Amino acid sequence: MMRSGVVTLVGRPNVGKSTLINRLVGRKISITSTRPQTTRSLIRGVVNDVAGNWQMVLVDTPGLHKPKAELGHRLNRLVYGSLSDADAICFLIDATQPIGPGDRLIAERVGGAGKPVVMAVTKIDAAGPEKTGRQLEVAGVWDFDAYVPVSAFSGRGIDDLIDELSSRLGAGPALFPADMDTDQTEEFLIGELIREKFLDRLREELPYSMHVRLRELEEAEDLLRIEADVLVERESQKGIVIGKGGSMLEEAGSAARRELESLLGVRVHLALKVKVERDWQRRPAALDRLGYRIEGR
Ligand SMILES: Nc1nc2c(ncn2[C@@H]2O[C@H](COP(=O)(O)OP(=O)(O)OP(=O)(O)O)[C@@H](O)[C@H]2O)c(=O)[nH]1
Ligand SMILES: [Mg+2]
Repeated sequence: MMRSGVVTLVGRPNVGKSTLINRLVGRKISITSTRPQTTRSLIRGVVNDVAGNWQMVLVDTPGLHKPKAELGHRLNRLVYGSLSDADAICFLIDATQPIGPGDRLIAERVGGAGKPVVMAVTKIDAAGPEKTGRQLEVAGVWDFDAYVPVSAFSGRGIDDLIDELSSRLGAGPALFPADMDTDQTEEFLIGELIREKFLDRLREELPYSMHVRLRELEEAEDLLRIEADVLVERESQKGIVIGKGGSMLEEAGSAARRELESLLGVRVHLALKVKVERDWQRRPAALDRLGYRIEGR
């Protein structure tokens, strides 16, 4: 009998949730960066059993953190809310970082959710066997249903993780058509890929202050014209995002264009404009307008 279900990936910012979902799905559906709080929405990715016995809908989520602005509060609510739709939870901790109060808080919440919890200890390629072993020992006190050390980079442990997660699916039909591996629209992914190219290039609070809003998407023959606004929160941030003589905008813009071209298989013309949307992270009305809404929760 066919089995299916939803598995939600949760953990602190930067533990590797998005890198892992991309590895599991086999394609980049969620952007990643060295900066915490990269992901800002729920991103679904589908994994189908090769033999057709099961389908698993994975949900990438924003990293759970101590919020500093309304955006953070909304994102945390979004993640905790998503747990009620999950059939199983995959809780990630980073093997290279000490387990902290943030991890413990999440452990409590997922432990109390009444769902099977599989812990993935991530980045074991960077941590090495000793650190990984100690991490597994410390995390073992939580007594979750399974513990799987993984590396999304090398692929170690990925098959074990798929086995552990898929074994927790219940009887049910496929939730997505076989040829659909994500629920993201092309427009959404384009905006995210543009934002991604700025994240690692920006310092301090700037990655958090950025939002990318698509204005135009026009396909003509083999050329895709994209116009997008890069929003920042303050006038003083504008210059940094533009860079000396426009260098930052140029660098990030051409990196985005190159990736979009290879992803979409068409030539891309990308025009970016930097604009100020004052304190958008703090203002509920601005958050609503920019799409950071938490429906019905
Ligand atoms: N060495 C190593 N680094 C990894 C691995 N997985 C992720 N990373 C790195 O960890 C950083 C964070 O990865 P993300 O996937 O963006 O983390 P996240 O948990 O989605 O972060 P948020 O969206 O901010 O919550 C990036 O620099 C990744 O390249 C891994 O298996 N090995
Ligand atoms: Mg992420």
